[in-house]
This record gives sequence, structure tokens and C-alpha cells, in this order.
Amino acid sequence: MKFHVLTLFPEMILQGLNTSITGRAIDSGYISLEAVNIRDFAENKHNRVDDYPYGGGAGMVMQAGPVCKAYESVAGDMEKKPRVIYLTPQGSVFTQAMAKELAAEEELVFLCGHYEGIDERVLEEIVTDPVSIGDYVLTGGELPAMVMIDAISRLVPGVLSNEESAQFESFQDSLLEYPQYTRPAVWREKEVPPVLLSGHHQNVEKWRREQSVIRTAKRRPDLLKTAELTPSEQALAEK
Ligand code: 6GU
Repeated sequence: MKFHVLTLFPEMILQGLNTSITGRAIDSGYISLEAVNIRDFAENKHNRVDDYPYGGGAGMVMQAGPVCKAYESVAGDMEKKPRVIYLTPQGSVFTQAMAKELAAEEELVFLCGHYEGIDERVLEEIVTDPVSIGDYVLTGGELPAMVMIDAISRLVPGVLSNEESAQFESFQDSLLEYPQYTRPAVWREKEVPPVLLSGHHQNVEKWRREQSVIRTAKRRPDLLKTAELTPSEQALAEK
């Protein structure tokens, strides 16, 4: 998977993702990451890429020209045009299902906005997927792009070790993960649930599934609509 990020803050993207699992995935070639500085395509001698909004109002708007040229520097020569994800609070909310779909692409372009947004005319020409990461407002699209790249990368074959991918994910079956414990067995007088020390694998699995149902009902009742629960699990969720 090749990720291309169009941004005014390329160092933020590179520093953020050259670490941990994504950093290892880049080093071993399972993914590649290119950050393109939109400012390199400024069309004036002061290197400005924003201007006042037509119609007035607060803030500045990123100009169509530099954004389009940055895009063309990446995709201009591509035979098959890549999907272009525009990070914006006005987008569709990012989900694990979207991460799965995007992980099947060969290349992806992420366009990060700043200021009050980007001239709509260039968005109409190049953006295929306007995406938000949730209902809150951030100062720019860089952190959302990093969030998406992280979520997509871990679905690319080879990025996670067998051990890491064996971890059952939240949302895989519409339930949140069960709680985890490690040594010591007693910490500040708090004991690890005894079933986990019992060595009885079936009972452990049953307890974990119950904890997932209880936790989901309490924290994310919206997820239960799509979960497939047995009658006894249904009863647990309603307690
Ligand atoms: Cl994609 N961008 C910004 N600026 N804020 C956000 C967001 C994106 N998603 C949630 N908040």
C-alpha cells in the first residue's frame, strides 16, 4: 500500500507515522508513505497558499491552484486514478468497514485542509471521499489522516505479526473487547477475576464473551443493534 499525503505540515505526518507498528511496516516495505508539501506549489513569491474567502467571513481559504498542483505531482502520471480522501468535519464518519474497503486499494491520496477549508472547485475535481473521524473539531486534517493511515495499515497483509493479528478486534463482531489483566494477581488489594487463573479455557471464553456484552451494553448500546446475541446474552445486555 502506498500512502500519499498532501499537507502544509509534512513533518507532522512523517514523524507521527515513522514510529511503532507503522514505522516498522514502512521499514519492511509493507507500506510506503510520502508527504507532499502543498506550500511547494504556491503561485506567488511569498509562498502563500491561502486567501480571503469570497463573500467575507472569518479565516482564510486554501487556494485551488496549489492544492491541484500538489495532487498532480502525485497522481498526474497515474494510469488508474487513486481515491482521494479529503479530511474534513463535513465528511462521512470513518468506520472499521471503511478501513477494510480502503485497505484493498493499491494507492491512496490524503488531502489535509487547514484554515477555514479549501476552495470547493478543486475539491469537486479531485476528491472522491470526504471523511471525518468523529463529531468534534480539530485544527487540521493531519491527525485525522494519521488516524486513518494507522487503521488501514494494520489491515494490510504482513503489517501485523501473527500474534498481533490474532488479537480479536473490537467491532469485528460489533462488541467491545473484554477487560485484560496481567501479573501481579493482586494489585492494591484488587484481585484478577479468579476464572482467569483457573486454567479452564471454556469458562474463560464464556466469561470474556459476557464481559464484552456487559461492557458494550453500558458504554456503546448503539453497537448492540447489529450484534448477534444468544437469548442469555440478550438478557445480560438488558440487566
Ligand atoms: Cl477530518 N478534520 C478536522 N479539522 N476536524 C475533524 C475531522 C477532520 N474529523 C473530526 N474532526
